[in-house]
Amino acid sequence: MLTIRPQTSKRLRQVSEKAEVPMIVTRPSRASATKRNSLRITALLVSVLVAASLGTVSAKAQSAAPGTLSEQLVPPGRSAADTLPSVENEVVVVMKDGASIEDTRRMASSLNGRVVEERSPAGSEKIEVIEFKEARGDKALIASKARELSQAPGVISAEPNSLVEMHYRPNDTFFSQPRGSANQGNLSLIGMPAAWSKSKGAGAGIGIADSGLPPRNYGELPATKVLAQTDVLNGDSVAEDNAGHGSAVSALAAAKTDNRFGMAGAGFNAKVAMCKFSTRLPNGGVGGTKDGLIKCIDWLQKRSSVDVLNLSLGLAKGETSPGITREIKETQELYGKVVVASVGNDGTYTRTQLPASLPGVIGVGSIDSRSSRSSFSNYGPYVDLMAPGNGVVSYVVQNEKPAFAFGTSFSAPQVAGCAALLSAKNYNAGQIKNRLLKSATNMGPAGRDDQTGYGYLNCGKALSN
Ligand SMILES: [Ca+2]
Ligand SMILES: [Ca+2]
Ligand SMILES: [Ca+2]
Ligand SMILES: [Ca+2]
Repeated sequence: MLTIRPQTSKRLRQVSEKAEVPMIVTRPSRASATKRNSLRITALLVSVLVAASLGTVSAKAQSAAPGTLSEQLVPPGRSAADTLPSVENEVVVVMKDGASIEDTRRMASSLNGRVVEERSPAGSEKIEVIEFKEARGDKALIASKARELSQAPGVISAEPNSLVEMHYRPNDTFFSQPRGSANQGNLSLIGMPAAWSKSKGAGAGIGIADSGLPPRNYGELPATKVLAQTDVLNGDSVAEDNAGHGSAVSALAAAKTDNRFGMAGAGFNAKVAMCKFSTRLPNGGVGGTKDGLIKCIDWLQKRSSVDVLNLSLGLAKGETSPGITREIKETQELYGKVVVASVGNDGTYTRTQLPASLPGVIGVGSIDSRSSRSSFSNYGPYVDLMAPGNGVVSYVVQNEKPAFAFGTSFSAPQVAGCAALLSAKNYNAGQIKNRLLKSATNMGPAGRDDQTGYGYLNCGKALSN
């Protein structure tokens, strides 16, 4: 069993960024994935989605300078389409350190399953996906296979694989939202100018598990702003964004600031590390798989340059996950990092929404420009903090036009950016969380409440003595 060590030893197992070598692809081409009932998101489908959203917005686009996020989400033809696998017959297994792939293969075949090799990029061999073709979507059978696997020697956890959705509001709902002007009033509302006079985040890193980063020539997130990147969806070392979500989240967290161009990022001089695991879904949303998310949290937690994790995503409401629970616990207790996660956009009372509802994680909901809770923002005992997410300006790939983004996905990175400013002042993770919550501007009834947590972010106050 892995022992959770006190924070004093946390740096020991972290990877030095300078020593890092690019991930080497040793697995077969993704094309083989189509043979196993994969969901192929073709370039054609992506173009159709873009055409549809452009069509819907065209009537309104003339009057408003900024577009909506959906309008610019996917730059057509920029790179090959991502392939998101179908996960219904799969179990995610986390193996103990030292277990070999042969051990895992033997165990899988003893239960009539097989290790899906192309989903195991070099460097994350202890997180494996085992497919049981015979299950044919039988959830009870998959659950029983997972239980059997979890008892096997060398296994830390085994659980059914599932879909993880990013917490942004898909296309059409954007158009019913009131629009503001293209300014970043959200940053003043949460006290960022006052915070920047105390810290500009130099030396701090924000780790993001999402759909990737804009192209290298993109002015607001140039190479000098990126600490490290990887792509566990395609098993390569370039986290190209085909969905726009990761670009918008990253820009809110740490767009190049004070450069006489575009937008400001909450983290000012902080940098980002991106682990790509998600892409555009056929339903218009953005999502990835549970095994991809586990790999990303593991990869990000080991970056010594990363101080804060931003997870603008969630499993299905009510779904538990031993694998994700363990990685989040490690990230906080073994590696001493702050974890920020969005609370979700169902607009309902919720108790369990991983990862935001896991112990220690800062769960962030959305407020609008009048500092009221956004109607879509989930509420419940796991809500800690609020930040603007009801039409905040962010920058999205390619044409560098401002776009409005809606969803708790876009609230979280502003909190992560503020956490990075605190980290640059050498506060530790516990101190950072404490400062963020204690300095929040109360909403609703005095003190913490389930609708709005401790209230909305006041980063200037979080940084004052
Ligand atoms: Ca890639
Ligand atoms: Ca800028
Ligand atoms: Ca780990
Ligand atoms: Ca309150």
